[in-house]
Amino acid sequence: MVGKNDILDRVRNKALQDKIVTAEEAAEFIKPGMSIGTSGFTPSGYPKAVPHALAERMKKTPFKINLWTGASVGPELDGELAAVKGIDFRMPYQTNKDIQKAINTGEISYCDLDLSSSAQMARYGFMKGNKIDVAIVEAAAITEEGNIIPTTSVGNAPSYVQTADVVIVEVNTSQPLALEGMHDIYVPLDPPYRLPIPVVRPDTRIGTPFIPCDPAKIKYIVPSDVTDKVRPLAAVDDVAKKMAGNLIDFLDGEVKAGRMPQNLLPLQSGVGNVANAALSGFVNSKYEHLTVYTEVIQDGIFDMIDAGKLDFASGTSLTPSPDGQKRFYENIEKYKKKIMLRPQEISNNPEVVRRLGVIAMNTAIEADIYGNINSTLVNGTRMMNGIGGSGDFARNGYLTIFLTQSTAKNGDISSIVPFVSHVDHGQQVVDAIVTEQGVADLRGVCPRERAKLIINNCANPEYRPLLQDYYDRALKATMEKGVAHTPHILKEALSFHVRLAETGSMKVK
Ligand code: 0RQ
Repeated sequence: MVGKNDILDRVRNKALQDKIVTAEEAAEFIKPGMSIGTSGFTPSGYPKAVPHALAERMKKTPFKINLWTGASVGPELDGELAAVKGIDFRMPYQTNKDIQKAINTGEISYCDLDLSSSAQMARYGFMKGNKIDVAIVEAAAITEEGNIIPTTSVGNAPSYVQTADVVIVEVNTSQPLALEGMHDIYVPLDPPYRLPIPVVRPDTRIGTPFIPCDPAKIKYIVPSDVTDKVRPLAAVDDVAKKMAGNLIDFLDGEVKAGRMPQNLLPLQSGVGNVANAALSGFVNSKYEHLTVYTEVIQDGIFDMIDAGKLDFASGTSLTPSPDGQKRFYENIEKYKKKIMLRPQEISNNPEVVRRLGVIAMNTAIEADIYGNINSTLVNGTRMMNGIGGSGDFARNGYLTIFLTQSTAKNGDISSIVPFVSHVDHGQQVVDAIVTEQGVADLRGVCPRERAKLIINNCANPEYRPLLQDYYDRALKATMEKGVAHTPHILKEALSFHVRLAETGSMKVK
């Protein structure tokens, strides 16, 4: 356990040292119904000591708060507060199993949001509760001026600090001071005063290396040494390797056709096993001088740096596996030269993504034969994680690609269905779908042509006849009526999902 003396060198503003208290004392300040905005994006850079103390307090005296974060966060925050039923409202993204359960039973009201717009929605006063009462932010240090040096993520912390009435800072000694200098903090002005965001390359620096904060707003400073609870990634299996190979082949074709430079355009990749597998494809590819403009910096990016393939990566969060975390901390000076962490409003900014020409590579839960993508709701009703940044990048990318394995749950689920059970990304924004089976290049192609490409190139062979049969009958029925732009049989459009619900498999027995 760390105490006051352990963080004195990190609290460089001497007057602020008087505000150092225990996590329990700081947690006492939080009142039922308050809206709490925290740092953290994936299990990185989130506050840990105060949320744990708050959960302990809630165990004795149950009450609820509203929780606004950057994205998913670690178990001390989402997990512990969910376990004591301490969350009433949650936004904008989550991955914790307890939270997911509470969201799906209706116990927690969850607002799934594009990650780039969540900070401005907080500033605009659009969220439930209207404003943030308390910002709780993890810091590596506090400067002489009272500004906050973030840790392994930036997320929405700058806007939460700006809008909150009160700020609590957790100074975490497990986070190396060498993180200082990695961050680039810029909070746009709100309309009608907003200016162009001047990022013209992934490495353009536009802000400050700290979160600006009026020291008078800092109510408490809490010492902590609790580490980021990063999670292991699944090993890249043969199916994932095939998917990554198909992706690289597709991009090779773009370079050959003169539609992309030899070192491609800035890469973006979602979070999770599929996304990490996709990145792994670049490590062994012929590409050099790659750049990344993304939200999460995963192990694959460290691999690309180590292989000498990557010139620069901009993101909002480091999201390594436990091994990746160790590798990062041990070689921080090396990685620091090539990685910059920005607020998610900038890492995912539509204006910047469009300007840079980002290659957007995100994961689908399911895609339909016309190219609509469901990334969030299993069977149209069970919330998985949320849209995250996938929409920010998909809608504005130079090339928008969705990846998925062609089947899930040991083949009982086809990831290609006649009609998605929920739409996150409409077919208009989807340029290509990649599975381990192949690639459907959907650019400039009408829905009837899309169906052929997606069924033949992406669907699993086991499901192709079923999909083809649906499509053929839908085409015939709609042609007869002169309504065949996007052929469907409404009574059957969700038949794969109905079969799954009734028999446990999308296969016809
Ligand atoms: O289930 O956890 O029970 O084993 O979904 O699937 O294949 O491990 O893939 O880890 O890459 O996650 C879309 C959820 C994929 C994620 C999603 C089941 C499957 C497994 C996970 P189990 P995999 P991944 C960055 C950008 C949306 C937001 C986004 C996601 C579990 O990538 O949340 O991209 N993306 N944001 O069995 C039923 C299907 C299924 C299915 C897979 N068709 N039906 N279950 N699964 N397909 C994020 C941020 O912004 C921070």
